[in-house]
Amino acid sequence: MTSNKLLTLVLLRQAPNILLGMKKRGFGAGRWNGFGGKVEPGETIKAAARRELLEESCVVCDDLKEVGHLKFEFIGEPQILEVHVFTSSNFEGEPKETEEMRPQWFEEKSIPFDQMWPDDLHWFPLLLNGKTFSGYFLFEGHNKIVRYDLGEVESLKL
Ligand code: 8OG
Repeated sequence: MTSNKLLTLVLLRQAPNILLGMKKRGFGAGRWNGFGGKVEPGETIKAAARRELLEESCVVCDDLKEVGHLKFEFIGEPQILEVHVFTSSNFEGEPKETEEMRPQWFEEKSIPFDQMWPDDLHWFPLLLNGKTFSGYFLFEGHNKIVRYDLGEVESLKL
């Protein structure tokens, strides 16, 4: 039996830069990523995205736009991760280091893909070009993509 785990991911942009954080602990530690985490019971996905961004970077954003749905399956693991990706250029506060993340602005043309989840190389260009997208990635371990399916969509299904 497979089950889905709902997660959020927020990428803040301030041209020509994008905010990433170095994940200091837990799943994906040692990789640059956006900010996010688990949706709690009774919480909307957007509320979870706002809360996780605040908890991990001290930034407040009330203008999150959902731009992508990504599903990740790991061979031998029953749980499928369902990541809801949001972006915004309208936020308040200076990013600050927290126990979970060390934030840093990167020029969008110099994103450190070699220190990120390998799927990011595929879908970041869609996000950076303002597209709405949906994708599925099958991983063997945490470094190898066995197969994937990714595309632009008209709208995101609930
Ligand atoms: O709560 P936790 O830190 O475990 O949440 C995991 C975070 O990592 C969450 O924001 C979703 C995000 N995430 C994955 N898989 C991938 C991935 O393949 N690429 C990127 N960029 N983020 C991912 O769980």
